[in-house]
Amino acid sequence: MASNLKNLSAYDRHKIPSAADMTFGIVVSEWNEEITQSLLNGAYDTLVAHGADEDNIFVHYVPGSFELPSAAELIINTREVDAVICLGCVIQGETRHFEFICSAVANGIMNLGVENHLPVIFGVLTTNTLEQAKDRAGGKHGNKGVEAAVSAIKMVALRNELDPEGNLYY
Ligand code: DLZ
Repeated sequence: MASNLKNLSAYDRHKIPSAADMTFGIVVSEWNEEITQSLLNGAYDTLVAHGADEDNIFVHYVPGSFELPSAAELIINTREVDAVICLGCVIQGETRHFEFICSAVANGIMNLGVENHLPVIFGVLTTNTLEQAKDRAGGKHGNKGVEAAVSAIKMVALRNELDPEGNLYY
C-alpha cells in the first residue's frame, strides 16, 4: 500500500482504455504551487498521451486544497465533463490544520463523486515534508498527477461500461 513500494507513474499502458472521447475537468490548488504544477503537468500529459483532445480538458485553479471539492462541484454543474481530477498538496505543519484540511478534502471529493455518479479523483499529496511531496510530484516515487489521470480514465471507462446509455447523467 505504501507508495515506496509502487512508483506512482508506473502502469501498464496497454490496460488503459482510450480517452479519445472523454472530457475532463482538472482543479489545481495554488498552495504549494511548485508541487501542484508538476502534478498538473503529469496529469495533463497522461490524458493527452491516452488520446484526450486538449479542447476537452478544462483546467481551473483554486487558492488551496480546501477549495478543491467546491470547485469540482462548480465544474460538474457548469461543464459537461466525464470526470474531475482534483490536484493539491497538503504538507504537515505545526498545527492541526493539516488533519482538518486532509479529511475535509478527502470526504468532500468522495461524496461529490458518489452523489453525482461521476468520477472525482483524489490527486492530493498529504505529506510530512516538502521533500516527500517532491518525491511524489515527478521525483523518485513518480508523479501522483499521472496516477490521478490514469484513475480518471479507468473510472470513466467503467462508468461507460456500467451505464452505456448515460442514464445516470443529469
Ligand atoms: C492555510 C493552508 C495551510 C496552512 N496549508 C495548506 C497546505 O499545505 N496545502 C494546501 O493546499 N492549502 C493549505 N492551506 C490553504 C487552505 O487549503 C485554504 O485555501 C485556506 O484555509 C482558505 O480556505
